[in-house]
Amino acid sequence: MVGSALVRRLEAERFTNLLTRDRSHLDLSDESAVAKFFAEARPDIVILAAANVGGIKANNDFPVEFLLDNLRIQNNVIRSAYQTGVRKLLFLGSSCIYPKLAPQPIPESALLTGPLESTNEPYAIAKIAGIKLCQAYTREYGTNFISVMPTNLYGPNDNFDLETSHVLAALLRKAHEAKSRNENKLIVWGTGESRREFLHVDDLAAACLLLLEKYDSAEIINIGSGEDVTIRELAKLVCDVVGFDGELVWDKTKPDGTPRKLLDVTRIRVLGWQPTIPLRKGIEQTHEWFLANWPQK
Ligand code: GFB
Repeated sequence: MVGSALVRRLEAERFTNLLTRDRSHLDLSDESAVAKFFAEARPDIVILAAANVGGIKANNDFPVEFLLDNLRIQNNVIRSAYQTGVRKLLFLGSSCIYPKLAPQPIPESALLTGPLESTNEPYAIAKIAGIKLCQAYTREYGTNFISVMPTNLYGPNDNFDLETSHVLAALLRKAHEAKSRNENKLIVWGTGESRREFLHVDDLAAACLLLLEKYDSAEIINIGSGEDVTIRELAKLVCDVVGFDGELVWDKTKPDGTPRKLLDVTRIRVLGWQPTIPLRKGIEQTHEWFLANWPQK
């Protein structure tokens, strides 16, 4: 989802010298394959958007894969970037790197100030290791490796698998299917009280490009919309967009996860970026994408 949004944005800005490799052509967890790719392709700038990602259930069910795959991918790419003299690297982290009970909105300085949320601790630890590796290369070897922390993302090419997806994609699919089948109930996980901040992936892509141009610090920087909603509000909004008017049923056997994770976006706003896609409009656009592309061809 993030990679394709970056490519869309770069192509819209008329970049013609993009080097992309999908998973079938380059396995980023394969150390020697990554080293060979960098040695041959010699990229100038690297955006590391690849990761093993998933929603609350996938994070909870597959701690080994979320920890190991992400450590492997980022170690291979970051080290090869250094070894081949990459001019600038942008590493994508996640808002889940912050402590479960961080102050809200969460400033970048909250990193490593308290215990993590248990459902996504392995993924968060991997991402924190990636941040620290970028900072270590910069401190020890003078690289320009920056780390950005996006909030919860959604948009075209999101994962709509109900077991592994994040909440917004899951609710879009559930509402669509409930409506198509004339059902009168939709099951939503947790209590609905948790709050989440959502950012359309096209806004994230614009932010990443701006940071590649303007931001050269090893300090992490947050990317968020600056607003959050409860899962209950989100579920109602999604149902409204999809046109499903049945009842929401709360499955309280499923975890709520962190109670709130709203990012403090002062730092990136000062650089001149702000989101352009309001939540409702972004959900409408993603719904259209879903209708045109689901089931996946
Ligand atoms: O988006 P989500 O899976 O991940 O869940 P996190 C957010 C909230 O939505 C939780 C609730 O409180 C869920 O219980 N929820 C309600 C649902 N219905 C559903 C549903 O049908 N599917 C899903 N998936 N959730 C992830 C981390 O945390 O956020 C990752 O696990 C990553 O590591 C990502 O950082 C950004 O926001 O809780």
